[in-house]
Amino acid sequence: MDKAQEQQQIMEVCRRFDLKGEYRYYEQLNSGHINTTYCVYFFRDGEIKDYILQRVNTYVFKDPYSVMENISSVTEYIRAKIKATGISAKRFVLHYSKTPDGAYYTLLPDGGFWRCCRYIDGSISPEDTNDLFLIEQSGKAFGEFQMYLADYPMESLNIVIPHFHNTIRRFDALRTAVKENLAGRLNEVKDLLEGFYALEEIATYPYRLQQQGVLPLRVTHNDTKTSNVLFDAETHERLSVIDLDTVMPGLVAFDFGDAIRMAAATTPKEDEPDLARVAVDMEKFEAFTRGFVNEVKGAITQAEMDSLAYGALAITTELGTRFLADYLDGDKYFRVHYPDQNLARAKRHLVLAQDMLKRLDDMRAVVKKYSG
Ligand code: GN1
Ligand code: MG
Repeated sequence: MDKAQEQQQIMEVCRRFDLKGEYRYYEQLNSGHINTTYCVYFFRDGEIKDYILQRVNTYVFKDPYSVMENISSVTEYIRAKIKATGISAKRFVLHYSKTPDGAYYTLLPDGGFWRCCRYIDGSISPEDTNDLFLIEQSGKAFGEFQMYLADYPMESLNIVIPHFHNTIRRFDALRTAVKENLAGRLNEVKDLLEGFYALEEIATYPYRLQQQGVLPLRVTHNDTKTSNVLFDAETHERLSVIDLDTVMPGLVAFDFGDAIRMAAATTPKEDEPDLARVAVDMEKFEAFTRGFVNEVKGAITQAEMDSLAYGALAITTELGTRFLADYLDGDKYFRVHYPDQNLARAKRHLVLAQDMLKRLDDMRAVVKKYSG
């Protein structure tokens, strides 16, 4: 699609959501590996109003309607909780727009599934960060998210991607990708595979604890990278958690762990090519943990608290296997910006997971320090 067609599409989506004001311009945001995201700017009442439009990836989200059902219901729930404390929820939870006939989406003739939400004024979402204050705030944001939804009726959530964090199945999927070798890239990844297989036992540990009933399911976010938190542009305090596509029943350890692989690494770059730079940064780990654990302390079980550090190792390994499987399949799932990006992502995650294994006791000690 060329630029003119793209702009026409964007304008059509704006029209369908009945966005008011004078259209100024739009830009594509290059965040996220799955959906396609744009920011559009309108002029109204003497100021610029911006909206986030997204075309949902229906290869990944087979039933986007159920995604929007989850999101609208969860955001309403959080909004009510915040309002009940007497403050305006405007900047602290996402607000999705409805079309005039009351739908949270619109379908374009080419099959595109689009949604629209208000941009939160004065917010920033750094793609990656080394700032300890922001890292602690992101820990607070995800811990708080967990608490807002602690009494949400979990059974009513749609399972938008079945077995999403089933680490056992993710390893099976990697073996399938190896067997099929669809893109003919198997020879390049032999060592990497050995590295992942060596971590299989420990990486599947939290999932097995869930199967055994030791760890409970809770409403979780399931994609807790730092770039999925909005911060106040001036104070840098957390505002809201975003990207609610994968809110589903899951393990607290996985929400903690998915954040750690980004927030508490020496390099926050997901595809860092210089593997010598990749390790756990214990100072960052402590900052995130302090933020997260202070929120959830008292509300989660001792077994859950004990599982947090394992969750970091589990999700880092699991995501590494997903990147690697996608590389072997020919990059069908995660968007890539250069040919071997999924390979670079997989390598970075393996090295980070190996370091997490070495530091498991240190990580557990930090969790203990804040959980008491
Ligand atoms: C994907 O779209 P994005 O970037 O928020 C993926 C997550 C991964 C993440 C890695 C539905 O999320 O599971 O952790 O990439 N989302 C889905 O950055 O698979
Ligand atoms: Mg996501």
